[in-house]
Amino acid sequence: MAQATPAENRTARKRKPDSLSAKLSDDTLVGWLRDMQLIREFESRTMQAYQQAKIGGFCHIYSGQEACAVGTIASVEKHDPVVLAYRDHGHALARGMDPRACMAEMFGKLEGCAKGKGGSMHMFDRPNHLYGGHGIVGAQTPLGTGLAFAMRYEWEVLESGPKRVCLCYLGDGAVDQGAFSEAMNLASLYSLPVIYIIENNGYSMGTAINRHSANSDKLVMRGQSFGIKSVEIDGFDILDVYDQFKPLADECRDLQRPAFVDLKTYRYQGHSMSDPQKYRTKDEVDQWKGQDSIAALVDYLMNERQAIDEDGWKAMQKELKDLVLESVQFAEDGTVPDSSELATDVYANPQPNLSPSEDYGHGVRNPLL
Ligand SMILES: Cc1ncc(C[n+]2csc(CCOP(=O)(O)OP(=O)(O)O)c2C)c(N)n1
Ligand SMILES: [Mg+2]
Repeated sequence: MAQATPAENRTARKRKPDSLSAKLSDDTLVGWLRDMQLIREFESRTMQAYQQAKIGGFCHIYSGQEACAVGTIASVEKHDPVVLAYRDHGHALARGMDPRACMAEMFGKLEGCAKGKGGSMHMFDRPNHLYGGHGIVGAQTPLGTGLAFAMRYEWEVLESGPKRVCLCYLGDGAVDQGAFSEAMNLASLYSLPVIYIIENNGYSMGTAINRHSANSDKLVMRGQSFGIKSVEIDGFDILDVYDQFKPLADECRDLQRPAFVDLKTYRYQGHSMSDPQKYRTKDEVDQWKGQDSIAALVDYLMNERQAIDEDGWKAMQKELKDLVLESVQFAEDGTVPDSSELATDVYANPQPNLSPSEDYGHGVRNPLL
């Protein structure tokens, strides 16, 4: 059975003048448009490079979901940690990763954000507080919970950091993973500042959500069952994302407690680059494309705000096209890592002072010491 069609009233929605997004400057909103279009352009060149066999391994395209990453990341501070699954190029760019480092990573080059060792599914950017890019479905949810624990500990116990909130993204296919339930349980029990953002694009690979999840039209009940504040947000409308998500993120930061968001969205491309998409119709995809979040934002900025005109929009598209082409060239020209790189950066030993230490005399010695 097909995924639900896009919200019918979206195009007719009238913006409230007192909404949070209405009070933001034109520059801020045009910046969002730029970020969303950068992701769209980046992804179309990624597909091209993949088809030319310049990118290997698994590769998952984010087109269609741009309002989710840009709207949620715009709602938090730069120092708030972000952790997510493998469909991660968009979040990396929205977080501020240099598109050249992102593309070079996929090309397996030394200039990539993880020296080309992670590839498409493992975008890491510590200066921008992006902690990956994870390929095991749901595995990032305990990590996000742990990050929230660390952030709260730093603020409350060590008094060495500000109040922060962790954005932990997962797909609808991850909501039934046991680890996610365990993570939510601890987050609620310890009151940890983590927001579980379900980017609900209606499919887990080729399986529609109503075929893989019980009570799938009420995902919020999962969070509620752990006593976590849980809301549904239209992830195809960036203004709505911001208007609802920003106060929620502020609240989680202030009160240092978790939240759960069912962020409804849609992916335009297949699950990965090798997906014949027999599980959905072209008509379904076209219905969503007809309500495209970038087109809707352009319409709003041009016709309701007069913040950008046709020429400005064309110039922005051209600038981003050139930027992405330059990133592709940068990746092509990048350095193929030496084979000795295979053994570097593989293990981390962040706590060398803990047992087993240098003078530990029992059992196996820590090989990193
Ligand atoms: C534990 C585990 N089981 C199965 C897989 C295979 N797998 C990779 S992606 C995926 C679908 C996940 O869908 P969803 O969470 O909705 O994310 P989306 O691809 O829609 O962004 C599956 C089952 C995996 N990577 N890890
Ligand atoms: Mg999904």
